[in-house]
Amino acid sequence: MTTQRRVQVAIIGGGPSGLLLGQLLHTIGVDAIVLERKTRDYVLSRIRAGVLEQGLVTLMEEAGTADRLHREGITHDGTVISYGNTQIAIPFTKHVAKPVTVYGQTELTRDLYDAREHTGATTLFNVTNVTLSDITDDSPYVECEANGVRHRIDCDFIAGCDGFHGVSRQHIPAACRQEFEKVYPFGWLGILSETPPVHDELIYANSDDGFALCSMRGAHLSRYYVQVAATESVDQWDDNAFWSALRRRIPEQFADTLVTGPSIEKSIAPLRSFVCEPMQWGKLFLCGDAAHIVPPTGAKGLNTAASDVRYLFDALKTHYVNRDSEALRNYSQTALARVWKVERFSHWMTSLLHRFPEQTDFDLKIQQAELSFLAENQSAQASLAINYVGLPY
Ligand code: RFL
Ligand code: PHB
Repeated sequence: MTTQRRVQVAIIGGGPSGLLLGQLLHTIGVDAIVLERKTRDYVLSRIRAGVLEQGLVTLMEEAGTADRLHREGITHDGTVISYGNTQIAIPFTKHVAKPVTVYGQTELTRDLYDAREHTGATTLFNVTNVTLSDITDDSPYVECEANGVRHRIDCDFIAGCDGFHGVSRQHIPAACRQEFEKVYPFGWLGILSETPPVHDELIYANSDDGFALCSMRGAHLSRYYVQVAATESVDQWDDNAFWSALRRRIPEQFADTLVTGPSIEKSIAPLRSFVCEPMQWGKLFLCGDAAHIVPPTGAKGLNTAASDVRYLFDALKTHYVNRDSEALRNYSQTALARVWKVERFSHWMTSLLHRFPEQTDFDLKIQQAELSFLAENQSAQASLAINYVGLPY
Protein backbone atom coordinates (compact mmCIF):
# COMPACT_ATOMS: atom_id res chain seq x y z
CA MET A 1 0.00 0.00 0.00
CA THR A 2 1.23 3.53 -0.81
CA THR A 3 -0.15 6.72 0.71
CA GLN A 4 0.40 10.03 -1.04
CA ARG A 5 0.11 13.52 0.43
CA ARG A 6 1.31 17.07 -0.14
CA VAL A 7 2.86 19.45 2.40
CA GLN A 8 4.76 22.70 2.00
CA VAL A 9 7.88 21.49 3.85
CA ALA A 10 9.02 17.88 4.39
CA ILE A 11 11.35 17.66 7.39
CA ILE A 12 13.66 14.63 7.57
CA GLY A 13 14.63 13.98 11.21
CA GLY A 14 12.71 14.49 14.46
CA GLY A 15 15.62 15.71 16.60
CA PRO A 16 15.73 19.24 17.99
CA SER A 17 16.43 20.93 14.59
CA GLY A 18 13.56 19.27 12.76
CA LEU A 19 11.06 19.69 15.57
CA LEU A 20 11.94 23.34 16.21
CA LEU A 21 11.67 24.19 12.50
CA GLY A 22 8.33 22.37 12.32
CA GLN A 23 6.95 24.26 15.31
CA LEU A 24 8.11 27.66 14.00
CA LEU A 25 6.55 26.95 10.58
CA HIS A 26 3.31 26.04 12.33
CA THR A 27 3.19 29.55 13.90
CA ILE A 28 3.01 31.09 10.38
CA GLY A 29 0.56 28.53 9.01
CA VAL A 30 3.06 26.59 6.87
CA ASP A 31 2.33 22.85 7.04
CA ALA A 32 5.22 20.46 7.56
CA ILE A 33 5.56 16.73 8.11
CA VAL A 34 8.37 15.27 10.25
CA LEU A 35 9.89 11.88 9.33
CA GLU A 36 11.86 10.23 12.16
CA ARG A 37 13.87 7.01 11.86
CA LYS A 38 13.49 6.06 15.54
CA THR A 39 10.65 6.20 18.09
CA ARG A 40 9.86 9.24 20.23
CA ASP A 41 11.05 7.37 23.36
CA TYR A 42 14.35 6.50 21.71
CA VAL A 43 14.98 10.12 20.69
CA LEU A 44 14.17 11.23 24.25
CA SER A 45 16.55 8.68 25.79
CA ARG A 46 19.61 10.33 24.21
CA ILE A 47 21.37 12.48 26.83
CA ARG A 48 23.16 15.22 24.95
CA ALA A 49 23.49 18.99 25.17
CA GLY A 50 22.87 20.99 28.30
CA VAL A 51 23.76 24.63 27.60
CA LEU A 52 21.47 26.88 25.55
CA GLU A 53 22.44 30.22 24.02
CA GLN A 54 19.99 33.12 24.27
CA GLY A 55 19.26 32.82 20.53
CA LEU A 56 17.88 29.29 21.04
CA VAL A 57 15.81 30.40 24.04
CA THR A 58 14.33 33.18 21.85
CA LEU A 59 13.47 30.63 19.13
CA MET A 60 11.74 28.43 21.71
CA GLU A 61 9.73 31.49 22.82
CA GLU A 62 8.75 32.27 19.22
CA ALA A 63 7.69 28.64 18.77
CA GLY A 64 5.49 28.94 21.88
CA THR A 65 7.40 26.14 23.63
CA ALA A 66 9.44 27.98 26.27
CA ASP A 67 7.16 27.85 29.34
CA ARG A 68 8.87 24.91 31.09
CA LEU A 69 12.29 26.11 29.90
CA HIS A 70 11.63 29.42 31.71
CA ARG A 71 10.41 27.62 34.84
CA GLU A 72 13.11 24.95 35.09
CA GLY A 73 16.10 26.29 33.11
CA ILE A 74 19.00 27.59 35.21
CA THR A 75 20.55 30.93 34.17
CA HIS A 76 24.37 30.96 34.25
CA ASP A 77 26.25 34.29 34.21
CA GLY A 78 29.70 32.74 34.06
CA THR A 79 31.83 29.61 33.90
CA VAL A 80 35.11 28.35 35.38
CA ILE A 81 38.16 27.18 33.43
CA SER A 82 40.70 25.38 35.60
CA TYR A 83 44.19 23.96 35.14
CA GLY A 84 45.64 22.07 38.04
CA ASN A 85 44.46 24.04 41.07
CA THR A 86 44.32 27.37 39.22
CA GLN A 87 40.82 28.64 38.49
CA ILE A 88 39.92 31.26 35.90
CA ALA A 89 36.47 32.76 36.45
CA ILE A 90 34.88 33.92 33.18
CA PRO A 91 32.00 36.25 34.10
CA PHE A 92 29.95 36.42 30.88
CA THR A 93 27.88 39.44 31.86
CA LYS A 94 30.99 41.56 32.50
CA HIS A 95 31.99 41.16 28.85
CA VAL A 96 28.71 40.69 26.98
CA ALA A 97 25.18 41.32 28.24
CA LYS A 98 23.94 37.75 27.74
CA PRO A 99 23.78 34.71 30.03
CA VAL A 100 23.36 31.06 28.96
CA THR A 101 20.61 28.72 30.17
CA VAL A 102 21.26 25.23 31.47
CA TYR A 103 18.37 23.00 30.28
CA GLY A 104 18.79 19.49 28.89
CA GLN A 105 18.37 18.77 25.19
CA THR A 106 16.14 15.86 26.24
CA GLU A 107 13.73 18.25 27.98
CA LEU A 108 13.78 20.73 25.09
CA THR A 109 13.01 17.91 22.65
CA ARG A 110 10.20 16.63 24.90
CA ASP A 111 8.64 20.13 24.99
CA LEU A 112 8.78 20.28 21.18
CA TYR A 113 7.22 16.80 20.75
CA ASP A 114 4.44 17.69 23.23
CA ALA A 115 3.70 20.93 21.35
CA ARG A 116 3.75 19.13 18.00
CA GLU A 117 1.28 16.51 19.24
CA HIS A 118 -0.92 19.29 20.63
CA THR A 119 -1.14 20.95 17.20
CA GLY A 120 -2.09 17.63 15.58
CA ALA A 121 0.77 17.91 13.05
CA THR A 122 1.88 14.63 11.44
CA THR A 123 5.07 12.87 12.53
CA LEU A 124 5.95 9.50 11.01
CA PHE A 125 8.17 7.38 13.30
CA ASN A 126 10.25 4.27 12.45
CA VAL A 127 10.73 5.47 8.87
CA THR A 128 13.13 3.50 6.66
CA ASN A 129 14.39 3.72 3.06
CA VAL A 130 14.03 7.50 2.92
CA THR A 131 14.75 8.85 -0.57
CA LEU A 132 14.62 12.40 -1.87
CA SER A 133 13.69 12.92 -5.55
CA ASP A 134 13.62 15.78 -8.05
CA ILE A 135 15.26 18.11 -5.52
CA THR A 136 16.53 20.44 -8.23
CA ASP A 137 13.06 20.71 -9.84
CA ASP A 138 9.97 22.66 -8.80
CA SER A 139 8.19 19.59 -7.44
CA PRO A 140 10.49 17.61 -5.17
CA TYR A 141 9.18 14.62 -3.23
CA VAL A 142 10.25 12.30 -0.45
CA GLU A 143 9.47 8.58 -0.23
CA CYS A 144 9.83 6.31 2.77
CA GLU A 145 8.37 3.29 4.51
CA ALA A 146 6.87 3.34 7.98
CA ASN A 147 5.35 0.32 9.74
CA GLY A 148 4.79 -1.57 6.49
CA VAL A 149 3.25 1.35 4.58
CA ARG A 150 4.95 3.14 1.68
CA HIS A 151 4.61 6.95 1.76
CA ARG A 152 5.11 9.54 -0.95
CA ILE A 153 5.23 13.17 0.20
CA ASP A 154 5.19 15.93 -2.42
CA CYS A 155 6.42 19.27 -1.15
CA ASP A 156 7.86 22.71 -1.98
CA PHE A 157 11.02 22.27 0.13
CA ILE A 158 12.89 19.56 2.04
CA ALA A 159 14.69 20.31 5.32
CA GLY A 160 17.47 17.78 5.97
CA CYS A 161 17.55 17.71 9.79
CA ASP A 162 18.59 14.06 10.10
CA GLY A 163 21.85 14.39 11.98
CA PHE A 164 25.37 13.32 11.08
CA HIS A 165 24.37 9.76 10.05
CA GLY A 166 21.30 10.86 8.06
CA VAL A 167 20.63 10.41 4.35
CA SER A 168 19.87 14.01 3.29
CA ARG A 169 23.45 15.18 2.89
CA GLN A 170 24.20 12.25 0.54
CA HIS A 171 21.63 13.66 -1.91
CA ILE A 172 23.98 16.55 -2.73
CA PRO A 173 26.00 15.09 -5.66
CA ALA A 174 29.46 14.01 -4.46
CA ALA A 175 31.12 16.07 -7.20
CA CYS A 176 29.50 19.25 -5.86
CA ARG A 177 29.91 18.49 -2.15
CA GLN A 178 33.02 19.25 -0.14
CA GLU A 179 33.49 17.78 3.34
CA PHE A 180 35.99 19.10 5.89
CA GLU A 181 36.74 16.84 8.83
CA LYS A 182 38.96 16.44 11.87
CA VAL A 183 38.62 13.40 14.13
CA TYR A 184 40.14 13.78 17.61
CA PRO A 185 42.03 10.87 19.19
CA PHE A 186 39.78 10.85 22.28
CA GLY A 187 36.16 10.85 23.42
CA TRP A 188 34.11 12.00 26.40
CA LEU A 189 32.85 9.48 28.91
CA GLY A 190 29.75 11.08 30.46
CA ILE A 191 27.61 10.11 33.43
CA LEU A 192 24.37 11.38 34.87
CA SER A 193 23.94 11.01 38.63
CA GLU A 194 21.26 12.02 41.11
CA THR A 195 23.66 14.08 43.19
CA PRO A 196 23.93 17.85 43.80
CA PRO A 197 26.28 19.59 41.31
CA VAL A 198 29.75 20.23 42.73
CA HIS A 199 29.53 23.95 41.85
CA ASP A 200 26.84 26.39 40.75
CA GLU A 201 28.74 27.13 37.51
CA LEU A 202 30.18 24.69 34.93
CA ILE A 203 33.86 23.79 35.44
CA TYR A 204 35.99 23.02 32.35
CA ALA A 205 39.17 21.40 33.69
CA ASN A 206 42.55 20.85 32.05
CA SER A 207 44.71 18.48 34.12
CA ASP A 208 47.75 16.25 33.77
CA ASP A 209 45.32 13.29 33.54
CA GLY A 210 43.26 14.92 30.78
CA PHE A 211 40.09 17.00 30.45
CA ALA A 212 37.05 16.91 32.74
CA LEU A 213 33.78 18.83 32.77
CA CYS A 214 31.37 19.35 35.68
CA SER A 215 27.89 20.21 34.43
CA MET A 216 24.36 19.75 35.69
CA ARG A 217 20.71 19.28 34.79
CA GLY A 218 19.16 20.43 38.09
CA ALA A 219 19.66 20.95 41.84
CA HIS A 220 19.93 17.16 42.36
CA LEU A 221 21.02 16.00 38.94
CA SER A 222 24.65 16.28 37.84
CA ARG A 223 26.28 15.63 34.48
CA TYR A 224 30.03 14.96 34.50
CA TYR A 225 32.48 14.06 31.75
CA VAL A 226 36.09 12.86 31.58
CA GLN A 227 38.31 12.61 28.50
CA VAL A 228 39.05 8.97 27.54
CA ALA A 229 41.06 7.43 24.70
CA ALA A 230 39.10 6.93 21.47
CA THR A 231 39.61 3.16 21.82
CA GLU A 232 38.03 2.85 25.30
CA SER A 233 34.55 1.42 25.93
CA VAL A 234 32.00 2.08 28.68
CA ASP A 235 32.42 -1.40 30.24
CA GLN A 236 36.00 -0.48 31.14
CA TRP A 237 34.67 2.21 33.49
CA ASP A 238 32.75 1.31 36.61
CA ASP A 239 31.36 4.18 38.69
CA ASN A 240 34.28 4.15 41.16
CA ALA A 241 36.83 4.44 38.37
CA PHE A 242 34.87 7.36 36.92
CA TRP A 243 34.62 9.28 40.22
CA SER A 244 38.34 8.75 40.98
CA ALA A 245 39.30 10.02 37.51
CA LEU A 246 37.06 13.06 37.90
CA ARG A 247 38.45 13.87 41.37
CA ARG A 248 42.02 13.78 40.08
CA ARG A 249 41.22 16.23 37.27
CA ILE A 250 39.37 19.05 39.06
CA PRO A 251 40.77 21.61 41.56
CA GLU A 252 41.17 20.18 45.11
CA GLN A 253 38.55 22.55 46.47
CA PHE A 254 35.93 20.79 44.30
CA ALA A 255 37.41 17.29 44.54
CA ASP A 256 37.01 17.53 48.34
CA THR A 257 33.34 18.50 48.21
CA LEU A 258 32.25 16.33 45.24
CA VAL A 259 29.19 14.23 46.14
CA THR A 260 29.25 10.89 44.33
CA GLY A 261 26.50 8.31 43.76
CA PRO A 262 25.46 5.60 41.32
CA SER A 263 25.36 6.64 37.65
CA ILE A 264 21.92 6.51 36.03
CA GLU A 265 23.37 6.86 32.52
CA LYS A 266 26.85 6.33 31.18
CA SER A 267 28.03 6.73 27.58
CA ILE A 268 31.03 7.67 25.44
CA ALA A 269 30.82 10.33 22.72
CA PRO A 270 33.60 10.52 20.11
CA LEU A 271 34.90 14.01 19.27
CA ARG A 272 34.80 15.30 15.72
CA SER A 273 34.81 18.56 13.75
CA PHE A 274 32.98 18.34 10.40
CA VAL A 275 31.49 20.75 7.86
CA CYS A 276 29.68 19.98 4.60
CA GLU A 277 29.64 22.64 1.90
CA PRO A 278 27.24 23.68 0.50
CA MET A 279 24.38 23.31 2.99
CA GLN A 280 21.80 23.64 0.22
CA TRP A 281 21.09 21.86 -3.06
CA GLY A 282 18.05 22.83 -5.13
CA LYS A 283 15.06 22.55 -2.80
CA LEU A 284 17.05 20.70 -0.10
CA PHE A 285 18.33 22.67 2.92
CA LEU A 286 20.53 21.01 5.57
CA CYS A 287 20.23 22.04 9.22
CA GLY A 288 22.22 21.09 12.34
CA ASP A 289 24.32 17.94 12.69
CA ALA A 290 23.32 16.87 9.14
CA ALA A 291 25.65 19.62 7.90
CA HIS A 292 28.20 20.11 10.67
CA ILE A 293 29.59 18.64 13.88
CA VAL A 294 31.65 20.28 16.58
CA PRO A 295 33.43 18.69 19.53
CA PRO A 296 31.21 19.39 22.60
CA THR A 297 33.85 21.46 24.44
CA GLY A 298 32.22 24.82 23.63
CA ALA A 299 28.61 23.53 24.03
CA LYS A 300 27.89 24.57 20.45
CA GLY A 301 26.27 21.62 18.59
CA LEU A 302 22.64 22.19 19.49
CA ASN A 303 23.12 25.95 19.47
CA THR A 304 24.52 25.92 15.94
CA ALA A 305 21.65 23.68 14.83
CA ALA A 306 19.43 26.45 16.25
CA SER A 307 21.15 29.22 14.30
CA ASP A 308 20.62 27.22 11.06
CA VAL A 309 16.94 26.86 11.98
CA ARG A 310 16.77 30.64 12.57
CA TYR A 311 18.20 31.38 9.10
CA LEU A 312 16.06 28.77 7.34
CA PHE A 313 12.85 29.69 9.13
CA ASP A 314 13.32 33.42 8.40
CA ALA A 315 14.08 32.64 4.73
CA LEU A 316 11.02 30.37 4.37
CA LYS A 317 8.87 32.99 6.07
CA THR A 318 10.05 35.69 3.65
CA HIS A 319 9.39 33.30 0.76
CA TYR A 320 5.85 32.36 1.83
CA VAL A 321 4.74 35.70 3.30
CA ASN A 322 6.52 38.26 1.07
CA ARG A 323 7.10 36.04 -2.00
CA ASP A 324 10.79 36.95 -1.83
CA SER A 325 13.22 34.01 -2.22
CA GLU A 326 16.51 35.91 -1.97
CA ALA A 327 17.24 34.74 1.62
CA LEU A 328 16.51 31.12 0.63
CA ARG A 329 19.00 31.38 -2.23
CA ASN A 330 21.62 32.74 0.21
CA TYR A 331 20.89 30.23 2.99
CA SER A 332 24.05 28.14 2.61
CA GLN A 333 26.37 31.14 2.46
CA THR A 334 24.70 32.86 5.43
CA ALA A 335 24.67 29.75 7.62
CA LEU A 336 28.23 28.67 6.75
CA ALA A 337 29.67 32.09 7.66
CA ARG A 338 28.53 31.54 11.27
CA VAL A 339 29.22 27.78 11.28
CA TRP A 340 32.93 28.25 10.57
CA LYS A 341 33.34 30.75 13.43
CA VAL A 342 31.74 28.24 15.78
CA GLU A 343 33.98 25.48 14.40
CA ARG A 344 36.99 27.70 15.15
CA PHE A 345 35.88 28.35 18.73
CA SER A 346 35.02 24.69 19.48
CA HIS A 347 38.36 23.55 18.05
CA TRP A 348 40.19 26.19 20.09
CA MET A 349 38.46 25.22 23.37
CA THR A 350 39.17 21.54 22.64
CA SER A 351 42.87 22.21 21.93
CA LEU A 352 43.19 24.38 25.05
CA LEU A 353 41.74 21.86 27.48
CA HIS A 354 42.57 18.30 26.32
CA ARG A 355 45.67 16.15 26.42
CA PHE A 356 46.58 14.90 22.93
CA PRO A 357 48.53 11.63 22.66
CA GLU A 358 51.00 13.19 20.22
CA GLN A 359 51.53 16.34 22.33
CA THR A 360 55.23 17.16 22.75
CA ASP A 361 56.75 18.99 25.74
CA PHE A 362 56.77 22.07 23.52
CA ASP A 363 53.05 21.71 22.75
CA LEU A 364 52.31 21.37 26.48
CA LYS A 365 54.25 24.55 27.27
CA ILE A 366 52.28 26.41 24.59
CA GLN A 367 49.01 25.12 26.07
CA GLN A 368 50.11 26.28 29.55
CA ALA A 369 51.05 29.70 28.17
CA GLU A 370 47.66 29.98 26.47
CA LEU A 371 45.94 29.22 29.80
CA SER A 372 48.14 31.74 31.70
CA PHE A 373 47.37 34.36 29.07
CA LEU A 374 43.66 33.68 29.46
CA ALA A 375 43.99 33.94 33.26
CA GLU A 376 45.71 37.33 33.06
CA ASN A 377 44.13 39.00 30.07
CA GLN A 378 40.68 40.56 30.09
CA SER A 379 40.49 40.71 26.29
CA ALA A 380 41.18 36.97 26.06
CA GLN A 381 38.43 36.33 28.63
CA ALA A 382 36.07 38.64 26.73
CA SER A 383 36.76 36.69 23.52
CA LEU A 384 35.90 33.41 25.25
CA ALA A 385 32.75 34.91 26.80
CA ILE A 386 31.50 36.41 23.50
CA ASN A 387 31.87 33.08 21.72
CA TYR A 388 30.55 30.94 24.59
CA VAL A 389 27.30 32.87 25.08
CA GLY A 390 26.80 32.78 21.31
CA LEU A 391 27.74 34.89 18.32
CA PRO A 392 24.87 37.03 17.00
CA TYR A 393 22.69 35.58 14.22
P1 RFL B 1 20.12 15.00 15.95
O1 RFL B 1 19.86 15.33 17.39
O2 RFL B 1 21.13 13.97 15.65
O3 RFL B 1 18.72 14.56 15.33
C1 RFL B 1 18.63 13.99 14.04
C2 RFL B 1 17.41 13.08 14.03
O4 RFL B 1 17.28 12.52 12.71
C3 RFL B 1 16.97 11.15 12.84
N1 RFL B 1 17.40 10.47 11.59
C4 RFL B 1 16.55 10.19 10.58
N2 RFL B 1 15.26 10.41 10.45
C5 RFL B 1 14.67 10.00 9.29
N3 RFL B 1 15.34 9.37 8.29
C6 RFL B 1 16.65 9.14 8.40
N4 RFL B 1 17.30 8.53 7.39
C7 RFL B 1 17.33 9.55 9.56
N5 RFL B 1 18.60 9.49 10.00
C8 RFL B 1 18.62 10.05 11.21
C9 RFL B 1 17.72 10.69 14.07
O5 RFL B 1 17.15 9.51 14.64
C10 RFL B 1 17.55 11.92 14.99
O6 RFL B 1 16.40 11.82 15.80
O7 RFL B 1 20.50 16.30 15.10
P2 RFL B 1 19.98 17.80 15.26
O8 RFL B 1 18.48 17.85 15.37
O9 RFL B 1 20.66 18.57 14.19
O10 RFL B 1 20.53 18.28 16.70
C11 RFL B 1 21.90 18.40 16.94
C12 RFL B 1 22.21 18.14 18.41
O11 RFL B 1 21.60 16.92 18.80
C13 RFL B 1 23.72 18.09 18.69
O12 RFL B 1 24.40 19.07 17.95
C14 RFL B 1 24.06 18.30 20.19
O13 RFL B 1 23.54 17.29 20.99
C15 RFL B 1 25.57 18.40 20.40
N6 RFL B 1 25.92 18.54 21.83
C16 RFL B 1 25.83 19.76 22.47
N7 RFL B 1 25.35 20.84 21.81
C17 RFL B 1 25.18 22.03 22.47
O14 RFL B 1 24.76 23.03 21.83
N8 RFL B 1 25.47 22.20 23.81
C18 RFL B 1 25.94 21.16 24.55
O15 RFL B 1 26.11 21.33 25.77
C19 RFL B 1 26.17 19.89 23.88
N9 RFL B 1 26.63 18.84 24.55
C20 RFL B 1 26.39 17.44 22.55
C21 RFL B 1 26.75 17.62 23.92
C22 RFL B 1 26.50 16.19 21.96
C23 RFL B 1 26.96 15.13 22.70
N10 RFL B 1 27.03 13.86 22.04
C24 RFL B 1 26.51 12.68 22.59
C25 RFL B 1 27.44 13.82 20.66
C26 RFL B 1 27.22 16.58 24.67
C27 RFL B 1 27.37 15.34 24.07
C28 RFL B 1 27.92 14.23 24.92
C1 PHB C 1 26.33 19.07 29.26
O1 PHB C 1 25.80 19.53 30.30
O2 PHB C 1 26.01 17.97 28.79
C2 PHB C 1 27.38 19.84 28.57
C3 PHB C 1 27.69 21.11 29.04
C4 PHB C 1 28.68 21.86 28.42
C5 PHB C 1 29.37 21.32 27.36
C6 PHB C 1 29.05 20.05 26.87
C7 PHB C 1 28.05 19.31 27.49
O3 PHB C 1 30.36 22.04 26.78
